[in-house]
Amino acid sequence: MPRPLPLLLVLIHLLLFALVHASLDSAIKLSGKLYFGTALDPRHLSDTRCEPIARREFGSITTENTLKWGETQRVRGNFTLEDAETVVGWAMGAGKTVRGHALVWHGGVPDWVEQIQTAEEMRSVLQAHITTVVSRFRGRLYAWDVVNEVFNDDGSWRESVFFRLLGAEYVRLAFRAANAADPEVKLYLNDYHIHHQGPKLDAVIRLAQDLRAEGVPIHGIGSQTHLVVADGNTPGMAQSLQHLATSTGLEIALTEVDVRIPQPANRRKLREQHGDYEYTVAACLAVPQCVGVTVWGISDRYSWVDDSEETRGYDAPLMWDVRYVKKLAYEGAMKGIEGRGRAPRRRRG
Ligand code: 9MR
Repeated sequence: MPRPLPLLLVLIHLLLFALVHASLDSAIKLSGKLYFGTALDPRHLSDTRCEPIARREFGSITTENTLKWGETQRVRGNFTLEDAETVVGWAMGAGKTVRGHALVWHGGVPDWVEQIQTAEEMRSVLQAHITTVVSRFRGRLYAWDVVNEVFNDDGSWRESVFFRLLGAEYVRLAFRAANAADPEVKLYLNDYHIHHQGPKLDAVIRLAQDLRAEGVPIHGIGSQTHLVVADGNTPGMAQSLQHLATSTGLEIALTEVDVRIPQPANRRKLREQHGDYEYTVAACLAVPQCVGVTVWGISDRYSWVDDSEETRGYDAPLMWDVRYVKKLAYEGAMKGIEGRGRAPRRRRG
């Protein structure tokens, strides 16, 4: 017969284990990271199956769409921040930290901004937009994605309306204006296809180094990390993130993780997706300067992958299926957290 004391200890241990592994966020915090987050819009909060998952599993909320320019100043001089307030208010009420996304991005720029013709006017419009939006949320956010997707995949500058009129100066202006409006919030440069080596990663590193050398206030780099299941495009993810962190001296984060599957999803592909989630989360865990992981949504019911031309023929990128059943991907993310210290396995490809 077992002695009562050890049995009690075992039970307490099991109970504690279950408690600390109650959510992705509590598990990742236990591993020394700041958060496991997700992106949210108001429609997710009014979905009674989605909201409780957001509340239970995640410690950080990124505003998926509500703080983009097209939502916040669609008409010149008329700021509409109510939807962003809904998301930020919910997040703070639920004790989450918040990442604001994204101040300056070529996507969804209103026509009146696209039509600006002079550098002088663009400077003043950028300054006013950033000052108004950042001041409104001053003291409430953990971080802002200040500039999003400034480079092409070959490392050249993207020809956005901002770049056409101001050249690389627009990035400096944006970081300085954001810092003046909220000196405490962390300011991030955010981009995709920088989770692996290549000219784009090199361009991001060079820009961050230049900004730091010039004293421009930049604090972090976000690697979006939108992946395709098992396509071999991510070998050496932890090494690339480590290189990004070491060569810039900045904190980094995985900001928009998802893993899309070529239709139709089947058991084999879902198992591979499980492995990709594990591998990706483990890559952040392996890099001391990586502060957290954010997935780009909760349920396959709502994902950009279903709406975008670029991802036609792909599906099911998230950790809960359309009926809110946890997928194998969830277990993969948990394993990625718990495998701390183990080198992420190398993917095929
Ligand atoms: O998930 C977002 C989707 O709902 C929007 O329609 C789309 C266009 O604004 O943007 C999606 O999010 C993008 C993010 O803002 C920047 N990185 C790529 C994301 C997926 O397209």
